[in-house]
Amino acid sequence: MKQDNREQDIAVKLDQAAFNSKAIEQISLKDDIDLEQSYAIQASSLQLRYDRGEILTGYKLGFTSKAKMEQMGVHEIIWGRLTNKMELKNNGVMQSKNFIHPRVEPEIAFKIGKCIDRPLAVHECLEYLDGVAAALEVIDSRYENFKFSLEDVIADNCSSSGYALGEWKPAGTPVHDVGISLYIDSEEVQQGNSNAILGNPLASLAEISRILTAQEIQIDPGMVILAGAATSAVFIHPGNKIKGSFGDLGEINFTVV
Ligand code: OOG
Ligand code: MG
Repeated sequence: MKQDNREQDIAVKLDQAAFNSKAIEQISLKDDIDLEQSYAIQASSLQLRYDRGEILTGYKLGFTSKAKMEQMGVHEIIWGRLTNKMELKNNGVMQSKNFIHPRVEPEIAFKIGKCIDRPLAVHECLEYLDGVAAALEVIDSRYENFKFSLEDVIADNCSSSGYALGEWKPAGTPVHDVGISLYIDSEEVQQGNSNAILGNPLASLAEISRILTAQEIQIDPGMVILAGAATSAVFIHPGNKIKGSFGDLGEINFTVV
């Protein structure tokens, strides 16, 4: 069908933009896509990655904090997919040639211990967890000037492009009220608190369980969930040394080359 072809064409365009680290024009400037279509494009675009051997490692939420909503002008919670190619090593390097205009943002990560196949209440989340960790997400919109509509960013897998995890801590380690600082070259560029994420990052896990299970997508043991950034994101450049400091959850570092 014509409609399906159009979605597939957009999915290919976005996949190529990510693969070649080359920005494209916002879809919504020329094409009218609704929310359902934008998630369908995201799924098709990710299928192209799986076809090249990438493996789904989990899911991320976006716009779960006021700071992020205001920075990007999008006020709805969105979700995207993470793959093994996006993993960055703690204390490792990030190759800037694989990115267009990357930004970094501090997050909280969850490791799933038990299959989630129904919507969870916040108080139930803990029993489904295997661990919690500090995280830094690298986002890299495939759109020129990092500008997008809600539908654009969803189709673009919510700008997902990299994530670094700190050491996994026991599931019961508190993730609420964690003071967070983000440093670039030893200068503190963002300061925040994990409660900026929906009041408590565990609420993000409850939210994604609700969203995904409504679509009959289950979250498998071992998968990683990124709760969404606690602060605005900051552009990063070759030579930068990035550090996230998350109180008792520890630190994460990487260098951009
Ligand atoms: C979209 C991704 C948002 C978050 O943590 O809020 C996101 C973007 O800002 O490019 O990852
Ligand atoms: Mg994020």
